Amino acid sequence: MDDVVSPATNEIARPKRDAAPAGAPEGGVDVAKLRKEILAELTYSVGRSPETASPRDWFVATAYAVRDRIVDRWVVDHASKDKRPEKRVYYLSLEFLIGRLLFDALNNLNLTEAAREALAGLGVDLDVIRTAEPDAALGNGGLGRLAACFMDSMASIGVPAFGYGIRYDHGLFRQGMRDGWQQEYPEDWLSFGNPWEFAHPEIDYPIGFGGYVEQVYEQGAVRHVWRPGEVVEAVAFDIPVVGWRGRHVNTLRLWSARAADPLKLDAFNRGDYIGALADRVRVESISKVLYPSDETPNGQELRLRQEFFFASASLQDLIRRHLEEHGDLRSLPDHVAIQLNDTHPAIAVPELMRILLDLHGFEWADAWKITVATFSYTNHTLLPEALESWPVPLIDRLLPRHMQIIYLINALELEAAKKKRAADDAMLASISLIDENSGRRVRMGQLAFVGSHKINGVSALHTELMKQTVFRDLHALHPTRIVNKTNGITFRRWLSQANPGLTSILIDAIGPGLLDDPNELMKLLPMAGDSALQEKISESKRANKVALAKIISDRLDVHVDPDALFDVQIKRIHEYKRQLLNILETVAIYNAMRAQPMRAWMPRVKIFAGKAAASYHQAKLTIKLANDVARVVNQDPTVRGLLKVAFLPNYNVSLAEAIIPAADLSEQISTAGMEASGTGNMKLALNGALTIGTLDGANVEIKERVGDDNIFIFGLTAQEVEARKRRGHDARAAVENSAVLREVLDAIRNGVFSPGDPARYRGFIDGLLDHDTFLVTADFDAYFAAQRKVYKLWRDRDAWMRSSIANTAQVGWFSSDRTIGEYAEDIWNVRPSLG
Ligand code: 26W
Repeated sequence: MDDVVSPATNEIARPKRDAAPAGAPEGGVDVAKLRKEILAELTYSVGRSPETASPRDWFVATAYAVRDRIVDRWVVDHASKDKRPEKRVYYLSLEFLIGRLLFDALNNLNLTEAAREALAGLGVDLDVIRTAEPDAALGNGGLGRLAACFMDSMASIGVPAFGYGIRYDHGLFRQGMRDGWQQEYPEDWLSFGNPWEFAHPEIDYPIGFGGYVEQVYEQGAVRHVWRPGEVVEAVAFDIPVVGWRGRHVNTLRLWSARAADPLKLDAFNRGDYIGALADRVRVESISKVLYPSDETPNGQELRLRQEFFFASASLQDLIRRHLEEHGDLRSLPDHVAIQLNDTHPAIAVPELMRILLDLHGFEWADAWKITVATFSYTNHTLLPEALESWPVPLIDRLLPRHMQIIYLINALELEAAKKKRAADDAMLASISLIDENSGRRVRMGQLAFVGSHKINGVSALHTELMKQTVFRDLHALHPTRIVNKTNGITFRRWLSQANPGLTSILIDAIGPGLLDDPNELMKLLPMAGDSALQEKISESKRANKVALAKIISDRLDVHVDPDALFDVQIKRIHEYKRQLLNILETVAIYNAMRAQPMRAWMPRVKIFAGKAAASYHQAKLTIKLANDVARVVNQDPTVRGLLKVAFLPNYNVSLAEAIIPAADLSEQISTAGMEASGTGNMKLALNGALTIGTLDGANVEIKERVGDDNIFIFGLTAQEVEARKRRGHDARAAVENSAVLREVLDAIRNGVFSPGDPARYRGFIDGLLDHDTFLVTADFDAYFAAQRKVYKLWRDRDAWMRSSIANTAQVGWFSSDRTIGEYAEDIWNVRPSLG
């Protein structure tokens, strides 16, 4: 500190940093220099002295110091013409669930230890200031987290890319619990500023809404001119995304809505202060808040406005860049690949058509060729209620020119279909962009499909089901378009960062190569039986469990035994994910313990976490049930602490980073055919948890890789689910045949877990017996039996550890670097420059 604060003047000299190869692997980082930089940032950027600085101030100062090292490399990437990439990927996503960024940046720049030391010298603990960073929660769940993993992988393997999304002022709501009921509170991640972002008020695009379409006659031809009734500005905020070893930096560009007119001065002058601001509030509401619905359509106009807002801004931005660099839109697909993350940005298809036709004078056929060659689309769900569609009158009113274009695309597609195959009416209705069944609606999935050259599912099973169900007829017409790209996760966050203990054991065992090539993990396999290695890994797992136990006791005042089996289900709460099945099994164990209190029960902790959509009554009641069961079980002396239940509130990326390394058992128990992929399943297996799961989503591929002996598969297959639904599932009969299940449902129904309100779950259980849509009762016995197998293996510590290591060793393939490599090769036609 002395060398920074000059005793004579008491002035603080801002240390100069030589233009070191920022971002290069920093073997011998100068700790003293980094310390100076952090101090200078604290002083000049945060405006605090070390004596008064809070952990948040230190976090911001550290983030700035690290950010500077990223920016040098980033600017280089953008500035130099000769280094300009041949082709860029634009990943359009309404969600980016990134979490905290400090350790991402530190690890990728190999600065973690230097920063730790630099801060320690100032009396500051890096691990404390790490938690002062708010999670960037600009997403709901799997789809948003996947986008974040993809951004990391694109930067790491050197795919030049921009992520485009919305800079929501408020991310996913904070979940609180009041008496076991979920409460939603607004999230406020920007309240103290965001040190990772660069505001670019000068990068702004006009986004039109409403108005009318004019036909202009020019040289004998008709040109359409859209005259919007309202214009909103989209302003860019950039976050640099640094890849592994700092070799490549991409950009996450998030758009914020700004009113063209900040204030209606005439209204203000009349004394109408609210009216003076009303327009601005309305306009800027576009980027105010993330839609918290998950897998449920939200028929709100604001959502469509968000979709068009960011799709249009992103297209204008990338077209400007393309024209600057290449001058002609004909070559767009040679230099630009646009990936639509689900249908949320699908309105970009008619928007690109409009730009080409109306603004650049292209012929329809040429414009369509360019469009299809540029776009590709990822589908993330087959649940019918989650497939987006918009009422025709709404699009007509908000985006009149786009509605015309959609009609024309549709007419031409239908005509082509008729020519290509003997298309009957049913087939035409199924491929039509317009759904005529429930009022006239535009189906965004069909629109994204026809506007893309490749359409991908996110696991092998999901892709197969796409071909057989929602896109059956479109697939028949375009048989080469659908491809599979099984999801992946970034190992840098989900192994190295989240589980440094395990990571260093793995490096000791098989060398540091695994950090660059996750397939190296395979080298562990022959060592799975090595008792010294088992011992080390199980000690580090125990340390992670002690840390999680502390979180559980701090937040819930529930005390759990770190030597118990940690049985974990963490994901959004949804009926198809069947948290209920897990709760029913919990109650079954509880009943058995009460029947035979003195048996040698194996200690187990059931850990749940996840948010329910605010309007999803059934999911919220499931949370309440988990909490009710927890309260009763945790306090019952006959259980002797051998079974504990913990519902951890406010599940987010940071909490996942604490739970996953501490998990022994991973619950992936969705009704087969309904979970498109799952990615938590991959994170948990990588960290040595064994999976209990159905043959659904990527579980199928996890099983193929880890082997049947190292995973607990149970329940109906997707085909059997289909068949059972077709013939009708009789839940009452299933319950009649299962004594255990009958007793469980009776207990819940009769108020054992809700003594103050004994009728609370009556309707819930009766509903399950009347319409068991997700086949909970059909799979219960198989699930229960699979859980008994888990117990059996857990008792054999050596066998369990062997399986656990076999999981870690064999899931290297689920790295998102592999996934992105496949997208680059098969969909985008770009060559990664690293990796
Ligand atoms: C229209 C409302 C809405 C909002 C979000 C519909 C659908 C969604 C997403 C598609 C939901 C989602 O996150 N899907 C998940 O995507 C993950 C990444 O591919 C998969 O791993 C999960 O299985 C899938 O549920």
